[in-house]
Amino acid sequence: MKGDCVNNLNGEHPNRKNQNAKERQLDEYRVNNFGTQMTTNQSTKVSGDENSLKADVRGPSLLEDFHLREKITHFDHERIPERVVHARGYAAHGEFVLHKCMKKYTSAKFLQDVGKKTPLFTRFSNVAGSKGSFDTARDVRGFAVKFYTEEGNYDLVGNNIPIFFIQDAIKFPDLIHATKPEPHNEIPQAATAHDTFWDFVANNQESAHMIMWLMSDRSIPTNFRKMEGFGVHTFRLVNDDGVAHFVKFHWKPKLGMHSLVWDEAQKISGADPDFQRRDLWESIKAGNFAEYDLGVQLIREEDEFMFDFDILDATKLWPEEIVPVELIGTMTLNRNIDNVFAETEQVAFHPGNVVPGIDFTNDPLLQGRLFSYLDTQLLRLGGPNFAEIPINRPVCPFHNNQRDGFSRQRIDVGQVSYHKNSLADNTPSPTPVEKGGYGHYQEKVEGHVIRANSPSFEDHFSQARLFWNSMAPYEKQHIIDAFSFEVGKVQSQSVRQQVVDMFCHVDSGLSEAIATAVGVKRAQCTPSDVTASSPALSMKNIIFVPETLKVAILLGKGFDSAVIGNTVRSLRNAGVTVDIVSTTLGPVQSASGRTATANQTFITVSPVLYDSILAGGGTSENQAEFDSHLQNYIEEAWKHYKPIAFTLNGSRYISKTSVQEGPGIIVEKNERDFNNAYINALAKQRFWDRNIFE
Ligand code: HDE
Repeated sequence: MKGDCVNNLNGEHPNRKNQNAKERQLDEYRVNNFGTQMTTNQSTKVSGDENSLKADVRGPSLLEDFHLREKITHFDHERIPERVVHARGYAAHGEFVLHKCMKKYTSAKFLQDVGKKTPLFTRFSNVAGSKGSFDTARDVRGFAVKFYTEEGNYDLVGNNIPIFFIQDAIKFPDLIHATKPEPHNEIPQAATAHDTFWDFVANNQESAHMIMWLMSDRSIPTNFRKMEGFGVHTFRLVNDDGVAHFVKFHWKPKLGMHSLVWDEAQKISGADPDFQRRDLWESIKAGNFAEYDLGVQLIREEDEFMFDFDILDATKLWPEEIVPVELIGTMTLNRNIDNVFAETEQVAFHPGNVVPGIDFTNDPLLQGRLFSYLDTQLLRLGGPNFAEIPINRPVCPFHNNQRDGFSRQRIDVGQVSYHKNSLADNTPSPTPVEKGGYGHYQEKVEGHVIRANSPSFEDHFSQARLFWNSMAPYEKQHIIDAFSFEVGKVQSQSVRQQVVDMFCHVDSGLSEAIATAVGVKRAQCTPSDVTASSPALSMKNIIFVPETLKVAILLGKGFDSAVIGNTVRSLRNAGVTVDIVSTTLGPVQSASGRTATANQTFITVSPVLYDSILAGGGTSENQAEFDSHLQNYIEEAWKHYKPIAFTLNGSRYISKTSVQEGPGIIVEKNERDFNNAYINALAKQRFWDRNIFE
């Protein structure tokens, strides 16, 4: 019957191996202009594209030049409004494979059969900055996944932080107005370090928990591949019998979760503003696909009130030690986009895009989002037909009586565009819930109409303190440093004082440290008495592996080719990417006469773009400049707690830099197995005990 998804979702395209249903669909729209003849949009062949039509070579241009007019007009209209939030984003295609049958909890078809593959499209984003801002800002990252399921599109539109700033959607415009560059001078770009943001925080104290996360290393992720994702809200899974469970969704990256150091993040924004999108693009291109496990936390309906937080409050998480995360499948991002505008820019996510078996709750933040996303696309994508844009099309056909509007593409044939009817046999017809129609969960609701919040939403500090308690000492220090930077940029002393007073409720030591840094009085308050901690919240306790890390090997003339050759092989075997960096591009000659090829120079890249530096040594025609570059690369890696390796030849730089031998400093002469020692150090990624100020 029409309306059922008849595509073979797992089947292969006859001409392209491994193409899933979405790729096959997108293929219909892909156009390759290579080798073609230029035409107008009406397909008239164009005879010249460099000169406009004129009355004589020095005369005025003619209005009848349809090619000029069409070309310029199209150009004039090439821009659409950027997203009001999450404007800067990057995306990739992939698939989800189910590992655990979820039939007990949900009727969603893509969650039934182990091994089932569902095509998807994922867009990562920064919330605050505009489209042209930079990647490594301290910010929340969006983590939006569109599953093209056999029952229609399911969008899991989440973030990389499991909670949110506010509890009720009605405050969202205020939050964003306060966060974005200030309206009178449009400063600062992609940053929360300014008065209006912190004024909002201090006067909307439900933000306390989220601010703790924002000031932590979580808000400067190394890249999208090493970032967790969360659905944030409490949703419902509903099974075939109508039984519901509350659910929170988690994405857990296979490479673990890792972050930049703030000083490094700031420098990367200059050295490579596209650092995170480049990482995703290049990793996928190199076959280092980004992988994440999908996890669920489940709470039975009857247990809704068992916790000391309200599960409808989006400023609260469910500690994993209390409600464990069950991993149910894996998402692999394995194909880069073909066109940023057509795909990444035009994709339209909406938390209201659900499939049978997944439902909402009364979380007032979620309820507001269910309105906002459809509404925003009408402006951004220019009308109600955006579901027809290829990237947004479900892989199953859709049929209803919606018609017309700007840029309608489908041609609905026939006389009937209304329901109920007799002329078309009363079709398109609704599908009963038992047969796959979407049935809303029949929650019993009663109460008075009221513009108020539940008293159970009033505790703003317990989980903020839980988060603080769970941090390793170095993570606590980073939080203090972040507050000192951000609040230190606030001009208003009154706002700085209000922030210090507010965070005293989380921890008096934290509040005192901020007060000292930003020159205001210590706060007097009784901090939250929570003593519990949640080890799952500390990034210290997450996966550490060397795969896909990036090492810069610094080489000059006369380096030891046997050692370097060996090390490069070992690093590559361990999945590490290696760049050879030297004074110029091209061959660098070793002592034995063999050559290595430099693919970067000291000035085309920067130490902050690498996870580690290997000083291979050697010489150069301008030795002073060469030494200065090596010292700079080593100093920066040292300052950012990164592993640094020295071959015998390169070890002369140890005494010329701040480096002190110890953990994370691998020197060829000290190591029986230099390569293994280096790979082990790489896996640890940072050596926080290093005293970089000595
Ligand atoms: Fe969004 N959000 N949001 N948001 N959001 C948008 O939709 C909104 C919230 C999130 O890659 C907008 O298409 C409201 C929480 C992501 O295209 C807009 C509220 C979470 C993305 C919008 C929230 C998110 C958006 C702007 C408070 C994590 C980017 C452009 C009630 C669970 C999706 C657009 C992409 C984008 C509204 C809060 C995630 C205006 C009203 C909480 C990942 O509709």
